[in-house]
Amino acid sequence: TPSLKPQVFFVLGGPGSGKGTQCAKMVEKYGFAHLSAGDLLREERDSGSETAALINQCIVEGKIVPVEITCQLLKKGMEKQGWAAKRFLIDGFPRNQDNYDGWSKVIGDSVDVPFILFMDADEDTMIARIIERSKTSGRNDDNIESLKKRFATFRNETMPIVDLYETMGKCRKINGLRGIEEVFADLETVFAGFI
Ligand code: UP5
Ligand code: MG
Repeated sequence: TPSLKPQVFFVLGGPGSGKGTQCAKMVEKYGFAHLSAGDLLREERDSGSETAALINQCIVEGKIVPVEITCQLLKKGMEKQGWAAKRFLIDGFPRNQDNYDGWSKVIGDSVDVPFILFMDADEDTMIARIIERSKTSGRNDDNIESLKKRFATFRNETMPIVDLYETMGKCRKINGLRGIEEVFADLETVFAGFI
């Protein structure tokens, strides 16, 4: 019998690599569900819940929020969208080993992860994009001090997770340096069996 598990595609890449931009296009054209871990955390922080201060501190310092918090938000988000037989893009997660282990424990085999996307771009390009975005984003981590910390965390903690999926043969690397439409055409190729 065919698997009725939801399919989850994690989307990883440095700050400004285009994760959110490309996910939005997949939603619009192919009806994927999109959960941005960063957006969910910012929403939770703004709600003023008991975890708000901790989340905000992590965001400003470019550190990774404890997985119990993030995983619960993702799970709730998936349930809200309707759990079964869906294609989910989960953007900006898992960012470190703690995230990976926590997800495996809580969600694990109840979903299929056919592959992950790695949006590849160089830091100069990503810095230029974020500095431009900072004029309108209102994000309190879109400044050069926080950005440097976000890059360091990405290199030290998130790249090992990308490498882990690579060794499993489950990483699809996308050149994120080109125009938005060119990048999207590559996603369409990579997702060919799923759209
Ligand atoms: N842009 C996009 N693509 C372009 C292209 N091809 N050509 C030219 N311009 C392009 O894009 C950024 C900007 O670049 C936009 O202005 C866009 O128009 C332009 P975007 O698609 O927003 O990039 P994205 O990769 O989504 O960048 P983002 O800043 O969201 O990435 P981060 O990974 O830094 O942010 P996120 O929201 O995922 O996380 C923020 C913080 O939350 C983390 O630092 C961490 O503290 C915390 N967090 C956790 O602790 N745990 C989690 O699981 C997730 C987040
Ligand atoms: Mg984003």
